[in-house]
Amino acid sequence: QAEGMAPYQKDFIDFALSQNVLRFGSFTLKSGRQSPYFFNAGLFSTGQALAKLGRFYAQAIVDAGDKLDFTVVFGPAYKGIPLGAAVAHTLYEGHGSDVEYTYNRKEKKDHGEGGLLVGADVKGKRVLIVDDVITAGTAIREAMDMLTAAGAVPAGVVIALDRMEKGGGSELSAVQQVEKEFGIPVVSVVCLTHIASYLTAGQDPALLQAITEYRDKYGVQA
Ligand code: OMP
Repeated sequence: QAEGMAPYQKDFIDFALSQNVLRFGSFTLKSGRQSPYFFNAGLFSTGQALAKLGRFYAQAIVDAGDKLDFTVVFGPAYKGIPLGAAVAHTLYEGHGSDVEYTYNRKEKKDHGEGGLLVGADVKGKRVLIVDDVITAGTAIREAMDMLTAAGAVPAGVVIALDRMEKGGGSELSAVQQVEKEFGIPVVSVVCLTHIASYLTAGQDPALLQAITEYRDKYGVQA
């Protein structure tokens, strides 16, 4: 048992590795950073994987307790769309909680239902953003802007992985910056500390060294 994590968090890392979603090597990130690991949520690509994923997110949400108070989930396009749908489904099926869900289209439509948001109306409602990964915080800020423009009340963020990296212009991580700036909680199924702890338990010194060097460059410690 790796140190400092709940059994479901270790299960989640096992699961991400088994689906090739979590991979080690050399990857260029959206922010331009060169990373020794990458988490590609697009590779959760079976009905079973989606069902399991929904349960992991729901577990993180339930564990957060009163911290997260929302009636709508919002999955930002594209990767957040199935995530938001899976979370809403699991909260109903597994926890008896029927929340609304919404997603956005990236292209503006000039006919039909119009608008950028599809699904539940978010105006005046407390909305939880469901996304895959936060690195420097760019994607999550775009999602926040969309919700604010639609008159929603952002109530929190849930992600699969917090990479615990600096957002820029501060010593805080991107997640900590979002929490501070918008006054909302950001909850993750796992963070880089959990992955590092998993690797320690798995005995791969070279890989752990590459991750430690990466953390020294871009990461925050806590
Ligand atoms: P930021 O916008 O810098 O926070 O990066 C987060 C986004 O980068 C995610 O929504 C993904 O699109 C992508 N990403 C991953 O999917 N997995 C990773 O491990 C790292 C990234 C990334 O490019 O930073």
